[in-house]
Amino acid sequence: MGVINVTPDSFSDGGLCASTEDALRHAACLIEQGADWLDIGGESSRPGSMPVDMAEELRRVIPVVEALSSMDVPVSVDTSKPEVMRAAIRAGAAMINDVNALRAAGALEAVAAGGVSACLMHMQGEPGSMQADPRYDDVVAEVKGFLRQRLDAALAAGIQRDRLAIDPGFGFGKTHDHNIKLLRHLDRFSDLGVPVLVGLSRKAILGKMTGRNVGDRLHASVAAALMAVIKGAGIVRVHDVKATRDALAVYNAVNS
Ligand code: 7PJ
Repeated sequence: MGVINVTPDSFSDGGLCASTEDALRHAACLIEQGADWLDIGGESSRPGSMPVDMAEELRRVIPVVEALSSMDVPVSVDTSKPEVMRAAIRAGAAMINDVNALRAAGALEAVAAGGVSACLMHMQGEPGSMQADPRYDDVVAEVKGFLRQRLDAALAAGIQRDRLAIDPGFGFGKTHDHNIKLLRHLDRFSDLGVPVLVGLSRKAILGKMTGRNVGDRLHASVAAALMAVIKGAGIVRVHDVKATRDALAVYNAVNS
């Protein structure tokens, strides 16, 4: 899954795709590199970020989704707002990728009525404050318990199981040690019975491991994506599609 941030303040690519035109150019590039999904986001959810208002998020995201809906590659939209979900689905989105796991009032209903897929991600707290003091007794068990509850809520709302994915939410209300434990034990999420999606690309956890700044985390990101796949991830959300594809080609050739 290739990432397209239509935001002026994304930590990882700092406004690379601030306009619709730039976003479409980047999308074509990621498709060429072999992306199976494109994830379009109009609200930065990086630690410390502030929410954007709905009109602005719609203005950023919807034209890109509309333009991409005629392409062969399905589009997911990274949003927590039911209103944006509905507009994205009307514009042709095939999946809603919600860092808030469809907890906003009306979010489950928006996805169920739209008949699209959803990724349910774990986050402790909210982006503005989530890294202040994240705490768990047992991070793997607690994140897994939360995702099991959200899966049950999604199924009860009428979203089909084969339309759901889960994500432990690396960096979302977790310390460095919490993130490492989650990756080490990622295989424990497989028995929830839906694909596991993982986003580690260019994240601070990799900066801490390597001492590299955000512009220099390609190799660490590829290693992290490969490791996630070895531990059962079915979808990896990445900025660097070509390099990740190559790593997975080597893995798949040997593992088949
Ligand atoms: C994630 C995401 C992630 C899912 C972001 C960034 C911050 N969606 N949206 N999983 N991260 N499902 O790209 O580093 O880890 S935004």
